[in-house]
Amino acid sequence: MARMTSSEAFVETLAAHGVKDVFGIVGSAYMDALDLFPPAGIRFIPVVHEQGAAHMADGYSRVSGHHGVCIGQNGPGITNFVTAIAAAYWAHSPVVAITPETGSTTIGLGGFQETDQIPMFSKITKYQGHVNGPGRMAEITARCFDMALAERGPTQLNIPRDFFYGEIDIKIPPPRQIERGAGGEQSLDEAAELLTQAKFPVIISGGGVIMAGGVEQCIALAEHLSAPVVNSYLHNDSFPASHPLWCGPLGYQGSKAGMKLIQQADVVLALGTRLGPFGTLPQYGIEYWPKGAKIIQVDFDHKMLGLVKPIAVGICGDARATAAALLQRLQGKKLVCQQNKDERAREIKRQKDAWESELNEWTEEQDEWSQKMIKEEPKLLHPRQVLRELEKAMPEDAMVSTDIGNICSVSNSYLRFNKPNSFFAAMSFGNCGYAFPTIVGTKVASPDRPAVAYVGDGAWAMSMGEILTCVRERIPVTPIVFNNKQWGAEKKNQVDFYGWRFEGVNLENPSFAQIAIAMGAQGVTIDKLADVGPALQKACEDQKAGKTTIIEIMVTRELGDPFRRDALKKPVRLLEKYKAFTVN
Ligand SMILES: Cc1ncc(C[n+]2csc(CCOP(=O)(O)OP(=O)(O)O)c2C)c(N)n1
Ligand SMILES: [Mg+2]
Repeated sequence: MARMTSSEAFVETLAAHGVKDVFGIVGSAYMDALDLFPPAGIRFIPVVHEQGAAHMADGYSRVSGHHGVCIGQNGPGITNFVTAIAAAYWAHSPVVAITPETGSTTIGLGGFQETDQIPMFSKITKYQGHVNGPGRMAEITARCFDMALAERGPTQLNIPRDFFYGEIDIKIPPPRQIERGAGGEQSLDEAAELLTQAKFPVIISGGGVIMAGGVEQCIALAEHLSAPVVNSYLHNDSFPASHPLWCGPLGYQGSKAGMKLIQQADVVLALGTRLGPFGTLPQYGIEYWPKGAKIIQVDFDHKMLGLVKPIAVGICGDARATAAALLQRLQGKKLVCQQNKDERAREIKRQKDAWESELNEWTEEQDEWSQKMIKEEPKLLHPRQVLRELEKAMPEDAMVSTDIGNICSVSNSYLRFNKPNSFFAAMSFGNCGYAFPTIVGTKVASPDRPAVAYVGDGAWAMSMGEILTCVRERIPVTPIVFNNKQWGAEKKNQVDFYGWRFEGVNLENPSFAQIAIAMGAQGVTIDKLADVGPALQKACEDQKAGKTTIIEIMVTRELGDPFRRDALKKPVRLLEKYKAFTVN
């Protein structure tokens, strides 16, 4: 036990949990604790907008597997966190959002910067800790840190601002270590039996494989079964793309090779994935989900087992431990799939080669709208060609984040990784404005790796303020802005479903490169295909000198497949005045 102030207890608990960096905007609510950050060994990274701080904490936590931490002023500083915390929730990121609150003695009186900060985070956090007196500051702070890692998701640490003051006698709680296991013996035995009898097993490697540090175990299991491996949607870094068994990602704008292979599966091992509904929707007109196959699902959260897809066996286990336990059970057994091993290897190669040549030839979109746009502005670049050039020029150990938009989505076909913790897409929450601040956070956690964000022009305008953070704090990253002068992903719906009636989707843009320069960064505008790769390489090189470069790429208004063909309907109008607003 030691006597200390509650601010001291707070920073000591952060330090005990290994916190080195905190993102936020300064505020009087927690200034007494902020004052102690430097002597506690904590860097405070001031940002432009609190949403950016929470996204940065998300990126930081995703790349490092450690907590990402953000803090802000009670009231408006905290409401600014909401969107980013929701995104972190669906990315399963261990973010701790510290939310100083209005003073406990005046709650409910409608004073300055007061709002009830608990309900707004109730559905987007795994745990909410509310400090209800200075004496419990360290205990509840520590619990929020433990819960974020244990539950894999954001937690909220809500602290009435007056509780930063006061003297207490306490012991700082150390981080809780929990060991995860492979799952129940019976479910492991059943799964091993299904895999032993499988003729065409396919593995889905999900985000849980990355989070568990289980890529090696997944590779070993795949090699033992000589099974093709597909990445779950937006987890392209969950299996090395250079491996012969890698078949690419499922889901929107994913790999046709992966889809055509999983279609043939009789047993699917879904390793570390919740099998989210959006990630297995039909694509390119292919209904690839193998409805007749037996599904083995492995997730450490039992609530995910069988939630979305019917399963034959559910294993509540850690993806790394489960993969190892399954391999152990299969070793020395006679596997049915050994008989057609060569045939399956040929089929994997055939599908992969076919998809690569299709991608090589697919330089522009062929639909009527896209062709019209290409003819109108023939000098502009085709997004697919640009994405291929970026893929070729991407440094081997790059970290890449992607935003929500048509071009960012198409990039799913072209982003390949050999190392886990390299890909940071805006996951199921799908908010525009995710990619740039998130990559800034990854760079703080991994300063030696090149950091690249793919962002559409609409989403860029939402998030570009954080250029100032990069410049002020010397956090060098490379955003690539696809300037197609439109909110393209939404426009695609108006193209396909609303008879080319465009409402709210066209953008008039300034020069984003010039804006970046005015903000103290470097900016280049690219309008020739040959310049794309060299620009990316130079920008990544310049990161070593602490420089942020915005690469603005001038692309056509052509558009790839839409996000939500499944969820839109042709318009029906019954009232006379709206009769013209249909499509034939
Ligand atoms: C915060 C937020 N607002 C609105 C949307 C709806 N939305 C999804 S994609 C998109 C268009 C993105 O446009 P842009 O960033 O320019 O990329 P493009 O589609 O043109 O490649 C919009 C508005 C969203 N996902 N998130
Ligand atoms: Mg756009």
